[in-house]
Formats: sequence, C-alpha cells, structure tokens
Amino acid sequence: SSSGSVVTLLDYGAGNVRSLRNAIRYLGFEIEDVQTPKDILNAERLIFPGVGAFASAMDVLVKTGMDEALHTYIKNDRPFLGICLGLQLLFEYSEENGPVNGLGLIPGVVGRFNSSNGFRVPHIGWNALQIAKDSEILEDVGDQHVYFVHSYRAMPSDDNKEWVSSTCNYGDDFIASIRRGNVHGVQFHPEKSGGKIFCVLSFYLLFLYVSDFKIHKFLPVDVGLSILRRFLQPNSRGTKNPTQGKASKLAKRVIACLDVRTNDKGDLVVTKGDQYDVREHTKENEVRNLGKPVELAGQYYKDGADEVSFLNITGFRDFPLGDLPMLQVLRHASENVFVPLTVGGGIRDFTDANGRYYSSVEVASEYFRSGADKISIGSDAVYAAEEYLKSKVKTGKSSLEQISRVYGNQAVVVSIDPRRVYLKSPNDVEFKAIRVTKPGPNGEEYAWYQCTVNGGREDRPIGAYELAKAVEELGAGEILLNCIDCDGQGKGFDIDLVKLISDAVSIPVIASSGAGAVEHFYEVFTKSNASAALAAGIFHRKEVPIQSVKGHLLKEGIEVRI
Ligand code: 1PR
Repeated sequence: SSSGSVVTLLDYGAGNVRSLRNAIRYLGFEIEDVQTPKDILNAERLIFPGVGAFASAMDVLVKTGMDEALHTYIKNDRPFLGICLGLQLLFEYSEENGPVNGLGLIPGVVGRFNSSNGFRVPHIGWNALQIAKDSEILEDVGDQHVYFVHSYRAMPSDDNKEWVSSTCNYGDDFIASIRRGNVHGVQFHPEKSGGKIFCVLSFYLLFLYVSDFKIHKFLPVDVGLSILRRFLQPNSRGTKNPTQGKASKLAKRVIACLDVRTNDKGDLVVTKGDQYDVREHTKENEVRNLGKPVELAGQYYKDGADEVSFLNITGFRDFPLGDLPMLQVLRHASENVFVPLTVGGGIRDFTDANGRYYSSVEVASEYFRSGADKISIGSDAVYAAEEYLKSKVKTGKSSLEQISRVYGNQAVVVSIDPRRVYLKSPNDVEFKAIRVTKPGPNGEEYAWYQCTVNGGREDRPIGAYELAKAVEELGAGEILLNCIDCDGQGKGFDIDLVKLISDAVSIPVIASSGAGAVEHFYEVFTKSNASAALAAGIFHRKEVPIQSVKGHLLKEGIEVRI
C-alpha cells in the first residue's frame, strides 16, 4: 500500500515547514522531497508550502527550472495543494517588492492589504471562510475559523471566478482558497489550524490500517488536518463538527505563554514570575517550577490555546544555539501542537566562546527549522529602536530588520517589557506620557512606560510608545506588550498601556501581564484594540482554564475560535 501513502513536498528551505511535515506524518503519510524538476513531474500528490517572500521564492523556482515543471504539472490537472505563498505564486504577479512575475496560471494580482481602514496588517489570526463553490478539501471546516498569517492577498474577479472556492473578509473580500479539478490552493495554514473534529473512520482508512498503513491517531482530527487529510485521501470522509460559535470574522486570540529557563538543578522548566521575579521567597530561593515545557504546550493546545509562546527568559545571558534543550523543546512541541508557536529570548547576533560569529538570521533560522512560526525579539529591538530614533536612518543591520527581510515581518514579534513611571505632569519627560486611570501612590495623575532590557534588569531611555512606533517601521509584524508592574499580579491587564500602544501602531498587539480572571480578557478586548491576549500564571496554576476564557468571551459576544 506504499504508493498511495507518499506525498511529494516542494520545500525550498525558506522557513518553517516542520509543522507541515509533522502534520503530514501525523496523518500517516511519508514525505518525499523534491530535488529536481523531474520529481515534480513524477509526483502523485504535490504539496507546495510557500514561505518567505514572493520574489525570492520565484527566483529559486526559475533558477532550478521548477517553475516550468510546476506549470506543466498544474496544467495537466495533477493533484496539487499550494499553501499561502504556494497559492500566491500561481497568480500573474505580486506587488510584494515588485511587481514580480508569478507562474501566471490564475488571472489576477497579489496585492498588499490596505491598513488604512482600521484593519491591521499583517492579517494574523483565525478568520472565517465564505465558501463559493465545492472545494472538496474544505468539506469538514463548516463554521470554524482557520489560521491566516500574511500581508498580501489576491482578489476575486470575473477573470478568476472559475478558480475561487472560498473567500475571506478582512477589509475587502480576498481569495482564501482556489480549486479547479485536482488543483487546490489555500491562503491560510491548514497545518496551523488546529481545533477538534471527531471523524468517523471510513472503511478506506480502516482498510489502510489493516494493511499496516501507519495512522498515528484515530480520534480527534483537527480542522486544519482534516483539510490536509481530504487532499491526501480524496475518498476519506469526516463528520461535520457541531460547533457552538459560528465563525464570521477575525477572532480575538487567547495565547498561552511559557516562560522557560534552566533551574538550579540544570533542568529546563516552565517558570513564572511576580513582576519578573521568578524565585521562590524561601530560604533556598529556588526558581519556581510550574511544569515541563513540552507537556504544558501540548495541554494548552488541547485546551484550545490559539497560539503558544515560549520565552527563554535568560536568553540574554546564554547563547541560544548553545541552548540545545530549547531547540529540543520546539522540535517536540511542534510534533503535537498544530497552532502557531513563537519563541523568544536571546535572538540577536552572537560570538561564542570559540570566536565563532553567528548572525541573528542564523540564530532565528535555527528556531524556524526547529518548529517556530514566529520569533520574538526583546532587548535587541530596544537597542535597534534607540539607534533608529537617534540617527533617523534605517541601517538594515539590526536583527529585527534582517530577520524580517528574510522571513517576512509576519514572522517577527517584538516583545516589550515596560515599567510604569508615575509623573506629576506629562511635561516631566521627553517621552509620551498619558493620564492614568488610577493615580499613583502620591496622587500622580500621569505616567510614562519606560522600556527595559535583560528581563527588566536594566532601564533604557525610551518609552513603550516610542519603541512600538519605531519597531513597526523597522519591520516588526506584531507586538507582544508586557507590563512589569502587572506581571503575575492577577489584577487585570494595564488597559491604559494596551490602549496607548494598540492605538499607536497598525500591526497587531498582544496584551500581556496581569490576567487573573475571565473578565480581564473581556475587559482588554472591549477597552483596547488588542488583537490577542496572553496569560501565563492562571493557566499554569490551573486557576482559569483556557476553555473558560473562550466560553466567557463567546457568551459576551466576542468572536473567538472554539
Ligand atoms: O531580551 O530578546 O532575550 O528576550 C527575553 C524575553 O524574555 C522577553 O520577551 C521578556 O519579556 C522575557 N522575560 C525576561 N525575563 C522575564 C521574567 O519574567 N523574569 N518574562 C521574562 C516575561 C512576561 C510574560 C508573562 C506575562 C503574563 N514574562 O511572558 O508570561 O507577563 O504573565 P501573567 O499572566 O502570569 O501575568 P530578549
């Protein structure tokens, strides 16, 4: 039965394809990698997961002659699935660093989202599909959300309507998937669109199982995985998932965060601080241990987390590529977690003890290869922003600029660790100050939010507001906004701060620090323009499960992925 269980993958090595590989293997398929154009022509089923930028992907295809092979393969109506950029490349051309010619198989242009009307770019998160025609592979999706992450998209028109199988609305209606015969393409990421569907095993699957075909798991199959499964096994059947919520627009995301570090015994543990202090207040003063990173990530995925973040909180000290356990954590986590993974801590240039220099892109690449979808930069982004504000020149040399140029800004998060500094008057500092909702200890009515580096250990001469605007210009795709004062306090997010920053930039902002109850998530989503809310302590201590947060938001009429 081997011939039916092999899928050919066109991976030109520009980003995280590990999760797709894991998803394919999870479904019991073997992967053969395309080495030459001939492998494309000989494929039985071909998956093309485009990652990175349009121009560089097209370059590789043209240089290797794979553009022609793809053209022939698709013209001959051979089974094909293009994902994200793998769909975009089928169009005539893209405006990304262009115009740059695509494969020209589908009429239309790939253009940038328009962020002027309040829609943040990149479009990141879980959105709804409007099915336009029988797409076959989307049969099990029903009313559920799927995961998008992109700044460019193609639009439906009279010229391409025979291709369009679904659209999604984000400011405009754009093409979410195409299908013609055996040729499929999706703008979203099936391998990241987790969520449970209880599938009924068809006789076909059973037959394959009996004939010693490897099927990793029988029971719950994820929404996203169901799409892959339908492509890989066109005869397979699933059941429509009975959902509570009906997806209609971009959902607010709930993110579980794991602060990771090595404890005094040398084990990598999930820890959690109070205002960034992660040590127990006992005689031993040990690092708080709240569990094992891979296990907890798996648990949070099952509980419905929309993303999982790992922050290597001593990354500023240790060299991350020397920190193999963290890479191991990612590799293992990405085998079972089919929602996006972010990793942060220590992402910067580095020269190790032997004098070997690693560029920040090399460091990031290692994380992407190990299963990260996004990397998060803390301290190094502060230095880059300070430099940029001083010189007003984009040198292109910072880790932030370099990584976002190679991997796209949707893959680069900047993590901000600000501390509130109260003021009598907003004119007392040269940085943006705001009137605070709750006055300070001496009746101060104003505050500014001072950025820190090295896990809050060092204050810097820049505010969160200035930093956020600068890093947006330098190529950040998203902001993870912590607040040292609120961290671990369980008293709610710093709404003043989240409002300030989410109104200042047009990239998505993740509110973090201080969640203590389900109501706090409702509050931050209704009182600020945060796109996502992140929490740690309440999930680790099992005080508030992720399901309760989602349930509460749903009940209050906030769009979430269920
Ligand atoms: O500077 O690039 O090496 O990155 C270091 C990263 O590690 C940054 O993202 C920084 O925020 C993080 N970090 C450094 N030290 C600490 C610490 O706690 N001592 N953790 C730390 C940041 C904040 C959140 C936390 C939320 C929610 N922790 O990650 O999870 O505050 O917590 P809560 O829900 O329990 O309130 P670089």
